[in-house]
Amino acid sequence: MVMKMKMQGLGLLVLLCAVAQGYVYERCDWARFVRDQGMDGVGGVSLAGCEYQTRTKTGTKAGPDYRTKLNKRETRVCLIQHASNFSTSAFRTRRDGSTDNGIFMFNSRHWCNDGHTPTTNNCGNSCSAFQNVDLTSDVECAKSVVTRFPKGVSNWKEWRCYCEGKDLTKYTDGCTL
Ligand SMILES: [Ca+2]
Repeated sequence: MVMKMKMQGLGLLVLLCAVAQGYVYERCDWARFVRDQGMDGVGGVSLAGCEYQTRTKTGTKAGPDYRTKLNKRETRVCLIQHASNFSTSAFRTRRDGSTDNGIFMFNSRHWCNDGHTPTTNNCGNSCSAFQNVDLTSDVECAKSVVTRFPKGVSNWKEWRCYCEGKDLTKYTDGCTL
C-alpha cells in the first residue's frame, strides 16, 4: 500500500514535470511519430538535398521528382535531434532577438508570432502554440515549410549543417518501424 502510494506520487511528479518541461521524445519514438504523422514523402530531403542546392544555385528549375526523392524518416530524426534534441518545449533566443520555438524550432521571424519579433508568420500561429506537447499544429507547419516554401527543409540550418548529404541511417538504427 505504501509502495503503491509512493508509485502514485512518483507518477504525479513525473506528470507535473512533463507539464512544466514539455515532453522529450526518445529517438525511436520520434521516428515512429514521424511515420504515423505521414511525414514520410512529404516535402523532400536526403541525397537529393545536395542536388536541390546545386540546382537552385545554378538557377535550373528543379525536376518534378526532386521533392519526393528527399524526405526520409531518418532525416526527420537527424534534423530534430540537432534542432531541439526531441524536446517539445525547446526554446532559444537568437542574437537578433528572434526566438526558435518547440521541437521543430520554428523561428519567430518567419513561422510564428511571439509578440515582439517582426514576422511574416507563415504558419499563422502564435509561437506559444509550438511550445506545448500537442504537436498537431507543429506537424502542420513543418509540412507546410517543406512543401510550400522554395528552400524546403533547407530552412533549418541544423539540417544543412548536420544532415544534408550525410549517411543518416544511424538515426533510425535499432528502431522498430
Ligand atoms: Ca503545439
